[in-house]
Amino acid sequence: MEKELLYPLTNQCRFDQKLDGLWDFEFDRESQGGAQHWTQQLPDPIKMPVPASFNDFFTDKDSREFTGDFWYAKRVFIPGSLRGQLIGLRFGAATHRATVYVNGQEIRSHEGGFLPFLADITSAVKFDAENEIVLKMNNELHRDALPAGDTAVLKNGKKMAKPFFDFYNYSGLNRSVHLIATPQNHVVDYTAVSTLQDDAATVHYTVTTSQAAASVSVTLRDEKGQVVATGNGRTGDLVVQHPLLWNVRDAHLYTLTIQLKANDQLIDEYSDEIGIRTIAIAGHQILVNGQPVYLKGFGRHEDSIYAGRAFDLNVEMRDFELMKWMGANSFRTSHYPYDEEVYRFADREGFLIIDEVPAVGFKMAAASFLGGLDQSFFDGDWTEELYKKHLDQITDMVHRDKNHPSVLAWSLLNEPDTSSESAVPYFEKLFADTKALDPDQRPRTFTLNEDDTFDTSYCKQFPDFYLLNRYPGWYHKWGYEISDGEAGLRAELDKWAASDIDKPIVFSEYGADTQPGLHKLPSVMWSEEYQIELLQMFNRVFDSYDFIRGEQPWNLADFQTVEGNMRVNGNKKGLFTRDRQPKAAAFYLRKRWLDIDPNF
Ligand code: GCB
Repeated sequence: MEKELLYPLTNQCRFDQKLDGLWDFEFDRESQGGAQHWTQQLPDPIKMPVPASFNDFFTDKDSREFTGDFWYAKRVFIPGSLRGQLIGLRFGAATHRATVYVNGQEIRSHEGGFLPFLADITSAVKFDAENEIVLKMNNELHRDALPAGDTAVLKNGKKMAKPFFDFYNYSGLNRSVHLIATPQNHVVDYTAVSTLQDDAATVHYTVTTSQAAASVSVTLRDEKGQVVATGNGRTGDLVVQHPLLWNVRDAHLYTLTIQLKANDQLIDEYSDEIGIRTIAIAGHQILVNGQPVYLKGFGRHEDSIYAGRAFDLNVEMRDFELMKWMGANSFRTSHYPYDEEVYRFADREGFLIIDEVPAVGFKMAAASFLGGLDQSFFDGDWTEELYKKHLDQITDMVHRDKNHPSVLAWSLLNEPDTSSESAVPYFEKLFADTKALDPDQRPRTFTLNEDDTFDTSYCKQFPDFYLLNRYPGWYHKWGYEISDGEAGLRAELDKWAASDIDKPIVFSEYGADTQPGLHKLPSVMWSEEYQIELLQMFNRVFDSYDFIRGEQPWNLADFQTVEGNMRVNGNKKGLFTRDRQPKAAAFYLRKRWLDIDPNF
């Protein structure tokens, strides 16, 4: 659990410098780095860009597939003007685990490759001098870690990642590294939750600080910079008359500025953009500001050529333009929390996010991408250790993302094995332990896989609304049998309809792998025509049930996966290619989405 996750910024009290660029990098094939003092200096490094996944730069397979320990290092000059402040290194994402050393001193370790962490390096820093930052990292997969998988040792002694999921195990410093300095007494965190009354809104805020001795004041400004409300103290209510609400695809943001003063002297300041809006689930509706919303959007991945899972503002910009062009209003951060810039984009563009923790692969049959293991996942002796990490990462995700108006809901797992009773205690505990985490009390959910149906899932009581991942027409009842796939889907939905469950269902995955440029009349699987027919089938079904409140086909774009006989160089279910050009289905779906009334 991280104490400090505020996004870094530079102002009169704070300092933030990105350490992106070329770092030293070395594989530790024999895991000897510790014993050989790599903590001080790497013996024979190559250069590696940051942020980036290391994998796809290499032309030899042993390097691309490398699984085990690897090291990064960089020399950084830290100016004396920062003396007296807390000095930190903030890693946006070190996939999957890292230990940080500065000038040979071990600072801290972190596990979880998709969330930030801060290393307080104050005690190790040399001011007005070069400082040697060294990171020991590891990208192995284990059943007691998120995302779940195995690490095999081949007969030749080399390790190999065996994910229980299909996306490629891209590894490295996938997001920016920041050198930051904050005052000793500083703003540690804040929350801002809105309620609406007639033509006014109240923003209930709380501020936590690192030390008690200081007074807190807050100012809320509109987009023109006009002050609309002020408050004093660590908690309070800011009343905004005639607020401009944050709405879906019509976002208005306010800037909240927190000031910390001692003896009338400013000692820290932190500003962030917030939105005024409410979210609720009422019956089978999803409500934003009391208005029903129908989700149109995608499951996505942070994935692009060369740099793998690295956050790339350029790719993100293109993805948002594509989603806007499609008429989308939402997406799921499948299958891990994304870079913080993504949420800032979504706040600004009025997109709703289903924010997902990397609890993926919690299903032995999912290892079927690699052969299949026939055991109920939650019967495993690894679940106690896994649970701790799972709760820890949900806590950090909620902590990091809670103030984004774009975040609609928390997805606590993707496709866990819930078709055996042994899942129930895990879920009971998870939903109880995460209930109070979010000050905004957003809905919590998880995706139900094909095997976890109305009839078979033991965990239907837990989510506030349902996410269904369904693949008739692709993984079963495919090709000419698709009409039976449709019948099966309707039979399941008829059971939901006849039950006393009154909660929204969002289809969070469905789709067909499609080779761009492959045309066939009549269609065959993998052709662009078949992808359209499959989407048409699902859309007919969606339009028949009023409790279906959203559609997010799999996937926005093609993405890299593990090798296997089910994939031709990646998952090709994208509506767009991996280089973000449309397949024919994108034009079909765009027309449908632009025709759907936004308040339907
Ligand atoms: C799923 C998974 C997703 C896969 C997808 C597929 O159910 O949630 O990660 O990529 O199926 O295409 O097989």
